[in-house]
Amino acid sequence: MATKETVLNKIQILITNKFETPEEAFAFFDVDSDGKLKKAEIVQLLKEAEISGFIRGLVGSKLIEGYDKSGDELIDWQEFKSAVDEISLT
Ligand SMILES: [Ca+2]
Repeated sequence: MATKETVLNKIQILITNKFETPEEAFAFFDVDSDGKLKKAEIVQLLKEAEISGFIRGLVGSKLIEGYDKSGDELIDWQEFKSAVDEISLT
């Protein structure tokens, strides 16, 4: 089972390797450009971050649970940024 640290570390590697900025990563994965990442978009991000397909759905749910402060079950830019800020502190 991947720990939260492992997952966040892989997301950090993805953002660092493939994107210039977290903003660019967010825009890339916000496929429908509504300014929020829905679960399907987060799962795609996790796929790119090489999170195992067996746990991607669960990890996506956990990330939403942990970072969706507004309770709409979506990750908006502010929520994504707070996750990224947390990653860069670790
Ligand atoms: Ca979206």
